[in-house]
Amino acid sequence: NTTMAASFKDTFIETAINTGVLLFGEFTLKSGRKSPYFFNAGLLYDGQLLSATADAFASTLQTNVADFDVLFGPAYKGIPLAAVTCVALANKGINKAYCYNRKEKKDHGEGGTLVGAPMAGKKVVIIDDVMTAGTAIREAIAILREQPGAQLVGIVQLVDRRERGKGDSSTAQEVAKEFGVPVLPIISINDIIAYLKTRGGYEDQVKAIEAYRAQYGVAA
Ligand code: OMP
Repeated sequence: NTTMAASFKDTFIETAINTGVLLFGEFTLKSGRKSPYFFNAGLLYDGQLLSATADAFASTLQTNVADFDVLFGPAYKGIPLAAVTCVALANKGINKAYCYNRKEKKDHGEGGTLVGAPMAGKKVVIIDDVMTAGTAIREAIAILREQPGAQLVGIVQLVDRRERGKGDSSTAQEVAKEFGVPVLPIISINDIIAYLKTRGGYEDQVKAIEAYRAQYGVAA
């Protein structure tokens, strides 16, 4: 359901590894799961990589989400992703708006926790970094739903780890079903494993990821 060609994915994954965005080792996740890999979207600070990321989000939206008004980038890592995607869309002649939330409530100045385009009464797409057990995306959806008339019409995430959510389906599948919207990944763990296998020299990492997936993953 996404449009990113295998060549794009491979180049993206290779660059992510070379820049330390995608790491292999031992990481304790937000959900408490102990993972042999971690994708840190906060390290997408290189202009070219950020630009490629924005283009990937923009073309995924263009192909898969018919009608939307606002991109919502949840704090913190969703903020630059939503902003650069908004610019990438504008460069394709598609003028949309974006917004984000603050994690801290502000009691002076303009007040409130939302910054940027109002979501009230609008069709909103959430631009997210990574989905694991689904806590972060559910928090973002709850913020959106506090805005009167705001309608969630899609979610695009940079990396789908394809892990179980509350039940046996993946978090992305559960969220798609529960909220009735497409949940589109730019890349998934399947793409990462395919890349590592083609590239060679990553046998230990692949083994560790496959063992992890046997515990937390969903069927490939
Ligand atoms: P869940 O809330 O369990 O879905 O975890 C998703 C969040 O965890 C993301 O929004 C990230 O903040 C963080 N995360 C990563 O950034 N990269 C990963 O590879 C894994 C996680 C994670 O902690 O699960």
